[in-house]
Amino acid sequence: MSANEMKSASRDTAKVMNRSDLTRRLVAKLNQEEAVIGGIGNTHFDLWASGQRPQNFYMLGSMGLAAPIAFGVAMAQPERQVFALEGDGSLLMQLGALGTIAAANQKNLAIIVFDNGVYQITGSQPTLTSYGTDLVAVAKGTGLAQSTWAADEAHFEQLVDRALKEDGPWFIATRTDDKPPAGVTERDAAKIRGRFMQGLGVTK
Ligand SMILES: Cc1ncc(C[n+]2csc(CCOP(=O)(O)OP(=O)(O)O)c2C)c(N)n1
Repeated sequence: MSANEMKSASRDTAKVMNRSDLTRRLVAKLNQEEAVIGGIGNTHFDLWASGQRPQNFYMLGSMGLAAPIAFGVAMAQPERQVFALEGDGSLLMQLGALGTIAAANQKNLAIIVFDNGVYQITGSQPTLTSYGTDLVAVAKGTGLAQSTWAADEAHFEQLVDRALKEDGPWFIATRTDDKPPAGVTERDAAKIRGRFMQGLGVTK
């Protein structure tokens, strides 16, 4: 199916969903040791709470690095499907990464953004998406043709299924609510890195 045949939604019509629920729906579909890179804060808290797979990486401290890290993993291990999970505020801080991923045409990479319109974890200050920036339009503009809003949970699952089966790069944007995350990641950077490297099979 081409990008043109995808069911479509706009930021305005996309259902406001829950980040923790969507993260669990994604993780439930993984059975090939796919890598999942959770961005700073709530995004990786919900990834942690969805089950601590060794192929999960939890970014501590810096915004906007889920997609760049995921891109590096996808380049290093082209047989492995890689997902980046990022908040809207964090994604906006590192937009150049989208163009780089598009230029590389990284087929085994999918970026999922949770757009709640705010920097939730630092006090819910509004991000640019609250003022009209449409992240799918931005992603398309960088060259990521397979970019779409998830209309609802069922559509989100369809998009994940496609990302698992069909060549990317994919950009899946979701509208999400302001509910707190379902857990909090253990803040141990060395452990997170060591476990992830084992999960990717690069160390014992
Ligand atoms: C470069 C940088 N600037 C600011 C911060 C402080 N900070 C940490 S998380 C965060 C907000 C993240 O917002 P978003 O990615 O939209 O995720 P949400 O909190 O809404 O889940 C901010 C401002 C930081 N850690 N790094």
